[in-house]
Parts: sequence; C-alpha cells; structure tokens
Amino acid sequence: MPRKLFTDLRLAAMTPGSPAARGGMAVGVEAGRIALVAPQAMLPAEWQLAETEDLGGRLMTPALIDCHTHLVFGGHRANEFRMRLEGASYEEIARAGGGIVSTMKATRAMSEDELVVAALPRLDALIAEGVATVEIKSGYGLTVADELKMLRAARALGRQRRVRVVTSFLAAHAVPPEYKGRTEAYLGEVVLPGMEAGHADGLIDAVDGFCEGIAFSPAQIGRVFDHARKLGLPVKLHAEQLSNLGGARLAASCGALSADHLEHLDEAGARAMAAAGTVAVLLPGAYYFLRERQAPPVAALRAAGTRIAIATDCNPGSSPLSSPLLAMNMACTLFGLTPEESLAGVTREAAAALGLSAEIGTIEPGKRAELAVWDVEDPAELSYRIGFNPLHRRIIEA
Ligand code: DI6
Ligand code: FE
Repeated sequence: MPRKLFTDLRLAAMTPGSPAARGGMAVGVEAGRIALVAPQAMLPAEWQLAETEDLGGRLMTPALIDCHTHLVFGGHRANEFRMRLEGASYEEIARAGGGIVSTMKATRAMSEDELVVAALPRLDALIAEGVATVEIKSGYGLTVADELKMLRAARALGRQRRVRVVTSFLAAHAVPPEYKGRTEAYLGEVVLPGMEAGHADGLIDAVDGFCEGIAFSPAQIGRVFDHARKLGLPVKLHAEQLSNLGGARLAASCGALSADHLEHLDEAGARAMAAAGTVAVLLPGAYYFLRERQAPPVAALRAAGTRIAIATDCNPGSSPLSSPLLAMNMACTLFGLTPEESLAGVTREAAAALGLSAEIGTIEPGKRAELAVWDVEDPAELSYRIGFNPLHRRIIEA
C-alpha cells in the first residue's frame, strides 16, 4: 500500500484543544486517509522510507468546507443591488415579485448542463481558496422537475472537479407565483413529492427550508421536516435571518444538523441548539451585502456552548460571495469571532454542520486526507488578510 509523508509543516490540526499551529510536524497518508500525525523528529520506523514531500515550513490545515451555498442558479440580480442602494429593502423586493422568484425564472429557463457551466467559475473560486467540500442547495426551481434539475447539476459539479458536493433540498425556499396564496398546496404538490422523487434518485443529502415572514412559517416547515424524518433524511433550516419566528428552536427540536443565519436568534434558541448539537452556521456575507444592523448573538452562542460554523451562502440575491477567506475575515470584523473560531468554522464545525465529522474537518488519523497548504506563518493570517489568497495548494489523496 503506497504511503506518502508530508514533512516540515506547521500544523493547525483543528482537533479540539490542539494548539493553533505547531512547527516541525509530519503528516502521513495511506489509502486516502490520514495515517500518521507526528513530530518529524519522532517518526515511526515504518514511515522513514515512505515517499516524502517537504512542505518548506508552510502551514497545513484541513481543506476548507463551505457548508452553506446556493451555488447553482441562473442569471444575476445586479438590478436589485441597485434598487437596494436606492433604498428598497430585500423584503420589499421579494414581496414585489423580485428576489428569489426572479432567480427562479432564470433557473427554470436553463438546462442542467447550462446550470453546471454557470456554476463552475463560482466553484472554481471556492476551490482556489482551499475548499474540498461544498454544500449546494436547490431552491430556485420550485417545481419538482426544476428542483431535481438543480440537484443533478450539483451532483454533476462534483464529478467535474475534485470536490465533495453535499446537496440540500430547498424547495421550501419561496412560494412560486403559480402557488401565490396557496402555500399549503405548494407544500403538498411540489415540496413533499419533490423530496420523495429526489430521495429515490439519491439526489438529496439533507432537507432545508427558509423559515421567515416572506417564506414559510414554523408550522409549514414542521410539515416539511416531518416528511424528511419519514424518509430518514437529516434536516437544517434558514432561521432567524430577518426576524425571530423561533425557527432555530424548531430546528433543534427536530435534531437538525444546523440552523443558519441567526441574526435574530435569542438566548433560549442558542441554548436549544447547543443541547441538540445543532450547529449555528453564520453567514456574514449576507449580513454585509444586505447591510443588516443586527449581528447574530455570538456571546449567547458562546455562553450556551453552541458550535459555530462559517459559510459563504454564495447566492445571487443576498450574498454574491465566493470567497471563504473573505467570509472568515467578515466573521471576525463584523461578528467578533476570533481568527481561531473563524478557521474552526470552515473546517471542524463546518464538517459537523454537514454531519461529516467522522470523515473530514480535522487532521487526525482516520480522517480523509483532504488538506490545504498555505503560504502563511500564523493561521490567524487566513482571517486577517482581505482580497489575498495565500493558498499554496490543496492535497486530496484518494
Ligand atoms: N436566505 C438567503 O439569504 C438566501 N436564501 C435564503 O433563504 C437568499 C436567496 C436569494 O435572495 O436568492
Ligand atoms: Fe442561504
């Protein structure tokens, strides 16, 4: 069995309690998994003859994980950006038939292949910053056929690049115009049957929803989650982004993997999430781009012991961001995370938000050999610099 040894690296292993970075380390890889993490001076005899690559003192972290994106979509919404700069709010634009529905129209008009071609440059931007796992949601098709088309495009992206794609079924993102005023019918005729069809085709890794005044109520999301439970699919939720409807508590009570956004979360919600092990996925790109004023309650999340992940939320309406490094910087500058929390948020905690903690997110024996090597000295530099990409390379051993 061929072994490969990476030497002379500063290691940010991201295991709980490990030092921020440790010099003089070696990492050994065998059969696609990490098999050895040791000080270079103490290599076991059986590793001394392994094929070796000297990384010249560079920093090694787990490959990054973008655990919340809407990477597959048609068109753009630069026009709405202009309208918001002139004073319209995101909610006003959505209620006037713009917003998610305008991207829905562009997405319905495109084929699966066209959606893949449109998404590839965004995926490549993530990969260029060290991403090896990306979550991609449906939610701009809003018919059974168009939702499945988006999910197939997401799976196809995972075959076109060396990246793990994890899909979420987000038909409960908006009510399409043909169901205006008939939300329950939309749930019964599109969301639930679409979930079944997508699940039957192996296209769905988790079920998501948008719990908000302009989208779905907690009771309606409850219906979606009940169906997911029947199919054995994990759930997650866009919650407390623009208002507090108690979505995070609902998500926690259903054992959700994550509740995401959370600007308007209260302390009870933070505690419920911590108790359920539901990860708080913070999305500073959306907060920044929508020029929100209320930041998520980071102190309450810390006090409750809620796990915190960071993601780009890459989407055309509220977060046209395809830089996880900038999301990390914004998590620090806008939300007050430490650089260590921010790095954990795109590695260990992002893995937890996808239910993949046993496979990825830290550098320790048994985990997948999915690594990022950076031309920086201190891991805090990854959050500190703006608009600069210090990635040396990704290492993905299959
Ligand atoms: N919250 C968001 O920020 C994105 N979806 C969601 O539920 C925005 C999606 C869009 O505006 O296109
Ligand atoms: Fe989102």
